[in-house]
Amino acid sequence: MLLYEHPGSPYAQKIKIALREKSIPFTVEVPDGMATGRTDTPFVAANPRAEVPVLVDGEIRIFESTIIMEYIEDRWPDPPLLPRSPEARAAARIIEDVCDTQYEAVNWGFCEVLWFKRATGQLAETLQTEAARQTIVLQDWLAERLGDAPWFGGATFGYADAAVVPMVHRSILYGMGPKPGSPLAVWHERVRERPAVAITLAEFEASAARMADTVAAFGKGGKLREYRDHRLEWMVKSGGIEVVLAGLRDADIRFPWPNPG
Ligand SMILES: N[C@@H](CCC(=O)N[C@@H](CS)C(=O)NCC(=O)O)C(=O)O
Repeated sequence: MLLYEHPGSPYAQKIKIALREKSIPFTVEVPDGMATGRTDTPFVAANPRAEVPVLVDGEIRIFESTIIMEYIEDRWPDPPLLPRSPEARAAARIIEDVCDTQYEAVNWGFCEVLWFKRATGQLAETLQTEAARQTIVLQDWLAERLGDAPWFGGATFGYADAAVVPMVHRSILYGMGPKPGSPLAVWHERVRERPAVAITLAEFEASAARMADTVAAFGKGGKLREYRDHRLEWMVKSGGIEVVLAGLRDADIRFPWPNPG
């Protein structure tokens, strides 16, 4: 089984945590020509959206991390990552959805400023302040869902924990982590001890340490940053419409497939 991924992708991290928790062997590949707009690759044949992760299981190709998570749970039910009761399953899926949409967009927006220098001066400050403010709102929401339980899945680690790890871990890297000693911070300490999480976060950190090279490759490689759905919305609502306009003017951003003619 092959996973097209990027170690920096929180969506790919979620999948790798799930596969490793279930002890499913897989190989990884960072797709050739990622973010270049190339369409003649096996990766784009598998996912016209040209986004990681994509799971290749024999003849089957699955994209969208939530759909991949569901496939993994259906195909390898033991140990289960989704709880049994319908209400607990719905609760886990809600947490995953909020992490994949609103929370991820905040981390992405912060990174657009910090690393990709899409804004400078006052605008950079506004966007980073907004990211920090919205992170607190999202972490409070998560802390409420966690309550006194050890895991977002309740008594056992599960689906929701796998979805939250990449988000909170990245916030910490950006200096926007939960207050030390708070239930969310304690959960993070607990979850990162799990082997499936530890190895996935080690891969992420190795990739984060090469961030300067990644940014340089964008600069000269004709690569385009994807401004899609929640990410685009985040930039606009947080005050960064100029960033989007500059990206259009300089032709160094892309919108999701299908491409306009
Ligand atoms: N909704 C998708 C989002 C996947 C996504 O946006 N992946 C990013 C990496 S974090 C990507 O591959 N972007 C392609 C690009 O930037 O060209 C999912 O859950 O799988």
